[in-house]
Amino acid sequence: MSINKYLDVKPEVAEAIAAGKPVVALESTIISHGMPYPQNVETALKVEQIIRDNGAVPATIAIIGGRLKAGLTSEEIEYFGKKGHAIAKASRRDLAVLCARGEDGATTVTTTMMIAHMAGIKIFATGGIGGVHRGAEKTMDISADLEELSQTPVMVVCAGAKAILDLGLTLEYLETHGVPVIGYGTEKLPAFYSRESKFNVDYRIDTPEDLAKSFKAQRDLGLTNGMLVTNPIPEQYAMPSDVINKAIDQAVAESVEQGIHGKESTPFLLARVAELTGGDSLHSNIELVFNNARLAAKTAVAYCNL
Ligand code: PSU
Ligand code: MN
Repeated sequence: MSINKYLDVKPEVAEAIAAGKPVVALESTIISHGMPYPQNVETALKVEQIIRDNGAVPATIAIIGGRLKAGLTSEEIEYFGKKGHAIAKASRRDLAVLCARGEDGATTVTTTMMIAHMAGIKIFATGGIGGVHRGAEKTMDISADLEELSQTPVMVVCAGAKAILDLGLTLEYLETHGVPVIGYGTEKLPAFYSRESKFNVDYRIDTPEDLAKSFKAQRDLGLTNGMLVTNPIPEQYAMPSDVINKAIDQAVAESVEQGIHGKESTPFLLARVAELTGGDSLHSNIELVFNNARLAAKTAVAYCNL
């Protein structure tokens, strides 16, 4: 199946989509730039298994040799994990040149949403999204993820946003652009490593069935924007806020001192926070991705049953 000359949908994924069966998209920047090898590959493979165990078909998304891939093999996931930062981090602005040149690209939330939508996949699970960076009033560093959420009809299930971002400004931006921010079982916006922040979400929804109904209504209304579901990290894996905040403040200060900017900014901050907190933050990060994969799969199943 190919509606786009650059798109390759893995046969298992194409069959599921054609049969109206649940499919969940997954991103590849989290593999290449979000976690170290080999934990990145182990996590990506386990996430796919969790999606299967919860009744959906996983479709990890990436760009390989200039082809937009909806669904990777285990070997391709291993390839992305091993190459790590040597793979280009691909946002919306990178797609055309990477496809024309036949190069590889790791898809961010932005490009994963785009390719999922091209393939006909509606629900996508990840860890954290990009947002408005701290200091954005001067740097204008606002992730393309927010723009994509405003224009691509895919549900993104995440654990909120890391406090490397300005969470208040991120919510303001999403509000302006018409993106509903849903808290799964919570009124407070989760902050990735922490179950909550001081900010409120737009709506609290408590079951996968109700998430599916709201997303269905968005589609039936003909709205073309996405929906952001924020799912708090399970209690036992949350990090003490003083530990994580100290590491984040230090990482942000170092990025300013070193003049880190553009696409390097988020990978720099993620890697620095992971180093400063040792293995703890990586462990939390992995567990929250598993938790999001479960919720996304259950929601995809519920959506297909509507
Ligand atoms: N935040 C995380 N983990 C991640 C990312 C963000 O907690 O892995 C990745 C995602 O791929 C996201 C991208 O789409 O970083 C955002 O990058 P930027 O801020 O450059 O838009
Ligand atoms: Mn940026």
